[in-house]
Amino acid sequence: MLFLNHYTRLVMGLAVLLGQWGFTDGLYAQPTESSLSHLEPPFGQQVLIRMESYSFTPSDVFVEVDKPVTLTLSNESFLVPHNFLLDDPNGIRLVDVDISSGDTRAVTLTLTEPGIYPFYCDKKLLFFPSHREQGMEGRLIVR
Ligand SMILES: [Cu+2]
Repeated sequence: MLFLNHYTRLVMGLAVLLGQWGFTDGLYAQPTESSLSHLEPPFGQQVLIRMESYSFTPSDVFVEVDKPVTLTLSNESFLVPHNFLLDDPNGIRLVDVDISSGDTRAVTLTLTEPGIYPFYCDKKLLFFPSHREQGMEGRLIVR
C-alpha cells in the first residue's frame, strides 16, 4: 500500500469523482450513495457488510453479474472512522465512501464484468499500520 499524504489523497479523490462523471459508456452504472433515510425502496441484490475494527463481515461477498447490487455499509466500530474502497479487477477505483463511527451508508452499482473486486479500508492513525494492513479487507466476487 502506498503511503499518501492528505493532499495526494484529496487529488486522488477528485480524480475518482471526475472519472465517474465521465463514465457514460455503460460499462458500469454510476455508483450512487445516499444515507439510509433517503434510500429508495431496496432493489436488486442486497448485501449488508458490517465494518468493525479491523474487519469486514462478510469478507467474501458473492454477487451476480449485470444485476444491480446495493451494498449497505455499517460502521459498528466505537469512535473509529472507516472507509470502503472498491476497485475493479484492473485496480480502477469504483467506490470511495467514508463512514463515520455508528453510521450506515448505501452504495448501489451494477458490475458488468465477472471477476474479483477487492475492497478494503485504508484509514490509518498516525504511524500505526493501515486498517487494511490489520486485516480490514475483503473481496466482491462477481460471477
Ligand atoms: Cu477502517
